[in-house]
Amino acid sequence: MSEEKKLPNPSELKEEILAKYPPKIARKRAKSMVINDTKLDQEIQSNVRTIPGIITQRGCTYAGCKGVVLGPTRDIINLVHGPIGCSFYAWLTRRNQTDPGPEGPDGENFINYCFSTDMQDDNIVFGGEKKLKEAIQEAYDIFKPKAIGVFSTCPVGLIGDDVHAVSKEMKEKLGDCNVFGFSCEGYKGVSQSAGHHIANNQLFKHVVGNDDTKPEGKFNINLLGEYNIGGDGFEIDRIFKKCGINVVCTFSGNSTMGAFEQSHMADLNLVMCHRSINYMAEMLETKFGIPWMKVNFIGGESTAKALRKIGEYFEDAELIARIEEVIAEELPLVQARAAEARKYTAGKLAMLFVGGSRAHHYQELFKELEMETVSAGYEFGHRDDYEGRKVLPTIKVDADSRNIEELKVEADPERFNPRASDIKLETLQKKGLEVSDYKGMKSDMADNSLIVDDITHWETEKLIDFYKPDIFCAGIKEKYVVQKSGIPLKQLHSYDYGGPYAGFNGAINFYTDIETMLSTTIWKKLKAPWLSKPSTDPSLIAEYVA
Ligand code: CFM
Repeated sequence: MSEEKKLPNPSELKEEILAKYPPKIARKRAKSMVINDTKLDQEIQSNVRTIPGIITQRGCTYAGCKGVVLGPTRDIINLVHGPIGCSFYAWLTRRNQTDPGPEGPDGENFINYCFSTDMQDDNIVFGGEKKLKEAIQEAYDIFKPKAIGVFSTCPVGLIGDDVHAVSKEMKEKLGDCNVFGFSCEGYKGVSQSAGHHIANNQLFKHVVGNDDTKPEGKFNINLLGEYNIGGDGFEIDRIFKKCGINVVCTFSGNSTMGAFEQSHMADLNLVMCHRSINYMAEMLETKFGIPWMKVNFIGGESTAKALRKIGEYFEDAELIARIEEVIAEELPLVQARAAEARKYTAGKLAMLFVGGSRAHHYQELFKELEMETVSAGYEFGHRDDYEGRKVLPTIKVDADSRNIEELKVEADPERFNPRASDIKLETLQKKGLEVSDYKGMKSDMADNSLIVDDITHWETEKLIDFYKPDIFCAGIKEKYVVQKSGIPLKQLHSYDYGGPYAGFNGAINFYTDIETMLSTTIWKKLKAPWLSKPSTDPSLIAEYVA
């Protein structure tokens, strides 16, 4: 970002923010707020426990497992073992879309259902395993699904119900239904990130590798960490199809159990969201010999770059030519739309505080709009998502991370088949193709930009005051508070009601939506309700209770 003007140094802002905290909390938060200097290796504290009461954006482990990774798979029954609230609040809120499948609208699509054991007091006191067995049987009898996943909520871990033993017993009893459980209690990790890992492990143990049928395409890939939010996956699939690239399995947007079972037959894994699915990429490489590359389909240029990486990997002249044709056909339209939108967006400031990958990926779209990202951070990313995988050996394992099972994976004695030689992978890596690597967000951000992990509500307010950004990107929990400060908020989890934003057509949609949001002055006319009351109003006064 060297051509851009230098951002203001936020050192004083950081001091001011920290001054308000009790000393111990200030010391902890200081390590998660880093003023970026791209010349330095700076450590960004992340994946540590949230401080109670700071108003985090984070979710729980159950959300990361049940909702994020398994949620988008249409033909598995996701049965939640727990009180009904855990199901209700995870019911169809993520805007992950799916095809109806070959059987049409009445086929196997359970996404819009909400399955729960609805635990009651007596289940907590006397145990809930019997109820769980009955629920599995009932779901099977009604729907005859290929698979049932059982998801543990907090009380299940507390009372000690063994979801794995119950699942095993029911799998044997039912015979033609793959039943498996997840120890993804909400408290199991410091955020939803732990749930991703648990989901990866169980899918790898119970599903991946169950079907050795050779895929039909010539260039067979898996797309990892793409969840078809707002139809993103549909747009990426459209582009792949046009290029002649066959997607064996997407983890897990628009996915099916059959696709997971066959995914080890692909020849390349493309990793989109590194945070949620890097475990699967590594395990598929170790056990079956499939290399992985980091890609980003957010942004017109990034999409072209990702496609070219695939061409280079397969080293096929026809594929490379076809990819160039597709780019030549689609990218100019994207660029033309960006040029139009830039009349309204150039020089404007953006802030992004989302999840574990979008705060990085979406900076590409803002660059294409000539907007500056002044501050960004993840809710639950790890140090490698900020600083790159080079820091992996230096990440300390603490009591929380030790809580999550690390699978011992070895090369499959019969099915391990290295798809590319080490020499080829090394050459590709040297060309900058990010083979088995992710460089993280930090190196792509401007000097003096402020990186904040697991941002707090107080920090959000202070950052808004200081930078006066033109757009703030986060989620529904943040949306209305930020908008009451006069700043438009774009939801980068659900895309509000919009999308897709991935691929070529997605970029066009995004430019248009941001152009629209920045072209109105309505937000500046808003006056927050608390500003129209005298500051002595008792309803506005709060104090810390020591
Ligand atoms: Fe990956 Fe995601 Fe994200 Fe994520 Fe998420 Fe999401 Fe997200 Mo919300 S898997 S880390 S746990 S890209 S649900 S589709 S938008 S926080 S940035």
